[in-house]
Amino acid sequence: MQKADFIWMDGKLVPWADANVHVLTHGLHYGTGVFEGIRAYDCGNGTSAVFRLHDHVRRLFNSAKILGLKMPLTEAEVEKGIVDTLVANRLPAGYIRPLTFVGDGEMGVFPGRNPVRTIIATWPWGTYLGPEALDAGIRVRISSFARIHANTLMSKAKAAGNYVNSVLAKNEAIQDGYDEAIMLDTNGFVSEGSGENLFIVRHGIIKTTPLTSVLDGITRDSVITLAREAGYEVQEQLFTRDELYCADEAFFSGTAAEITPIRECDGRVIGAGKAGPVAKKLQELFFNAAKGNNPAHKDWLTAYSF
Ligand code: PPE
Repeated sequence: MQKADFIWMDGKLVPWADANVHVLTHGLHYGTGVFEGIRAYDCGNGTSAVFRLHDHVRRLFNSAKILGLKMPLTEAEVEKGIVDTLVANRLPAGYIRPLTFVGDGEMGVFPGRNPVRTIIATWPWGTYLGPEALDAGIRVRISSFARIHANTLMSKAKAAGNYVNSVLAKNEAIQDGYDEAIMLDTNGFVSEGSGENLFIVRHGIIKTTPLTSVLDGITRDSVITLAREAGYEVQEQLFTRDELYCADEAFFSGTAAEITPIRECDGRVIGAGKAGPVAKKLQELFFNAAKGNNPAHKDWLTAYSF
């Protein structure tokens, strides 16, 4: 990965190499942490903007609430920390990773009175699923691992421990020569990717998994909003893997993945086998909004410059 100069730790900017924790950090042993993935985009003319900063920070606090972690900071402090880190690192565009975790102190499952700590890292990050992915689309497999059930781990929390499920699915997909995995829920309906929400298009209608077994993705919400504004019908409905196989288009949405078309699933070519017209249109609308070219969605952007 490309390093930056500073990482924000519990309210202070420290040099990247000094942003360390003890090996008995509770979150390292038990997955007791919650995080965010946020992007900042270059808007031209020396200005940049963080995309949907308030929504991401709100979700971080909701994730902490779901895990029962007491946040020692306010939302405003985390938002300021994010902008300060981008500015200190002189990053006109990049990825932002806030992480709140249970620190070291006592060992054992019970987090007890261990400190709850927060870091914010930023770094340049290009396309998540390869440079060709946004145009050519990617190849996916249905995972042999089911997406976590809501009574096991809760998918609305972007919790560190939840990602073991994603890592298992992603490793399996890569080992088998695919780019990404799609998990089914425990009832067999299509759920989401290891780090993305999923959309399909059939007969001009856009469909996405309802929020029961998936992360409440902020890109998902942006896609739904932009698609409806552009006149598309969007349904939040369960669907099965055979409906995905027969879709005219399928694509992932996510902060890291942005809008990544899926060209093949389990050896079946999806639609034309490349980015379809709906995915291309939504990519255009999404990047326009993220880069400050859609006056109707300026409220999604937190501008900064350095
Ligand atoms: N589902 C999962 C499981 C998920 O991890 C993400 C984001 C999404 C859906 C999309 O949510 P949103 O980013 O709010 O649109 N995954 C993050 C982590 C990726 C990583 O490899 O790390 C991300 O995209 O930042």
